[in-house]
Amino acid sequence: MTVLRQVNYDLPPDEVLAPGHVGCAGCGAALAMRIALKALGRQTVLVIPACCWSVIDGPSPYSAAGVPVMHTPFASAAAAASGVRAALDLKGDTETNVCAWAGDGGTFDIGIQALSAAAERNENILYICYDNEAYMNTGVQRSSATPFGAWTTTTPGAHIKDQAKKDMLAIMAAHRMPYAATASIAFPDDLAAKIARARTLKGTKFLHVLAPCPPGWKIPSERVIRAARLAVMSRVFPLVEVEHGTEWRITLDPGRVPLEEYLKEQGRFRFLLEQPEALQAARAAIEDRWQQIINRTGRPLCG
Ligand SMILES: Cc1ncc(C[n+]2csc(CCOP(=O)(O)OP(=O)(O)O)c2C)c(N)n1
Ligand code: SF4
Ligand SMILES: [Mg+2]
Repeated sequence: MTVLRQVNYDLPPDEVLAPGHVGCAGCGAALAMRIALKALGRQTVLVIPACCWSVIDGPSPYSAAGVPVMHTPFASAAAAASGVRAALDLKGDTETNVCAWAGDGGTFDIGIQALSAAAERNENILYICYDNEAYMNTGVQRSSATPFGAWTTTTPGAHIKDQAKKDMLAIMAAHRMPYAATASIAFPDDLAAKIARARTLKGTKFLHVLAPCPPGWKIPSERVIRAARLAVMSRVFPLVEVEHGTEWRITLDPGRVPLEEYLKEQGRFRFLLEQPEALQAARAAIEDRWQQIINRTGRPLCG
């Protein structure tokens, strides 16, 4: 693979996330947090709305996060994080990182108003969405982050989801915010480097991290990293960063792994693979978005 922006980032050895969280075995969201906290460091406050991570952290009074956690209602992560930032600033503490940490449902759907408002005000927060592509905590209902063609309990059997995944990166970039990026748990140095970059910028920063979920994606726990890697390499989930809404960069050239390689290992795509027309539509949408991203970078790349 050609690296288009050299990632040269050593993950700090400090394990901020304690062992003993209560996520499922192989939970991509737990690993995303482990990597993120390494890059954020211990001087961090997490703001977490209703999602799997409200549970993964552990039952009160226990907490695995290793940093203060403020649990908020589902819709309000970005607003609550803005408040925490304001309170710290009033106390003269401009060093502590404030990180809103929300699922795709809490970001793409119910939290998008608060997130858009925070970005519009350019609140000095980092907002990280760990995306497992459905409402997992309540039993795998579809969200607007669920990809076209996926099975969920609200798009059951052959009635697969027939809407495209919302392009959250483009939506956030359109706010002309200082920094917006995608990342994957399969590329931890890229993920950590993007957090490190975000920490150097004042204002609202947005990171969209793909974090597979074994029960929701119908994959074995030990295939989670492989699924996250294939998502990038099949161009389903390109690794991109955008500064000030205009400077687009692809941070890793994925090559072209066939889409089927990504789909066939996940039970949630079983019905899509049985529907040739839907599969062709899924492929066309992925190629179309990839082309859009290349056009935005202004960089001619692979055919
Ligand atoms: C206003 C409101 N509606 C519904 C719920 C129930 N609820 C709790 S977590 C959740 C799903 C969250 O999905 P997502 O944000 O994708 O995070 P995940 O569970 O997948 O980690 C829902 C629907 C709630 N807590 N509050
Ligand atoms: S349901 Fe999925 S996201 Fe939730 S804890 Fe289990 S593996 Fe993680
Ligand atoms: Mg989710």
